[in-house]
Amino acid sequence: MDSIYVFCCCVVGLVTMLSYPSKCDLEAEPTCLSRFDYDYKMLQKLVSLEQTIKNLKDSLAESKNKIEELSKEVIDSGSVYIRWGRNECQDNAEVIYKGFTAGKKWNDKGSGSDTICLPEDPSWLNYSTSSYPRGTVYGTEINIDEPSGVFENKVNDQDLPCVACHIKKSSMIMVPGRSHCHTGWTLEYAGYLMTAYNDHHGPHNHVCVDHHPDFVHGGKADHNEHILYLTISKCGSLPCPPYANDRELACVVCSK
Ligand SMILES: [Ca+2]
Ligand SMILES: [Ca+2]
Repeated sequence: MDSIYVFCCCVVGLVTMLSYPSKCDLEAEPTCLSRFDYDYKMLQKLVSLEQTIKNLKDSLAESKNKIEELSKEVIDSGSVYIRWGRNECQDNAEVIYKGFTAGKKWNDKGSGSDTICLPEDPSWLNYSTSSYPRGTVYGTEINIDEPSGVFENKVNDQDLPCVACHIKKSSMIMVPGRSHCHTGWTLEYAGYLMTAYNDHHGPHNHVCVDHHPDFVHGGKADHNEHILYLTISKCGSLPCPPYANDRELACVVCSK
């Protein structure tokens, strides 16, 4: 029965093809010789389009997977920051190393201008005991008149630890002049913006010292070497409000 039906269809198709004008007058692609030919070529085109759409969908899915993999890699690679004045990271962070806050001596004209976190477990390459020109680095202590009205505990002359922290977040920022993070960012720690005294020698960077600092064991002595002071805002080119004259600036370290 099926073979009879197929035979009939072929006969009808053949008759249709033969009876159709030599050139299809339908103004549509593809150019065709008969109605049968037209339908056949349209079907071919639909099949081709269907395959193209499938290829595009496959390509899109592949790209989406690649983007997700790359995003995961970025998140997994994470970010690092130094928590100045503390010897522990927050619970969400991994400790890379603990150390001592350090920098140039307050009256040195040269040496490095930045504050560094020297690890508590140093290792060495070659070293010499001879005397020749070199930079120098000293441990850091806070100088502040007390009661300060800023830190909750006494901190004057205490030597400061530091800790390098790793978190599974792709972005980090230290924001001076804020006590909490902007919308969409997570607080890692809050503190006070500290730098050198404005009458001391040479350039110096700013660091965000935790507002509840730990101290280096035995660091209460008044060494006055690399010294950190609170930083106050001054009105002028800096608009007041929103800023205020002679007010100690807070700071936050935020992640996302
Ligand atoms: Ca001191
Ligand atoms: Ca000290």
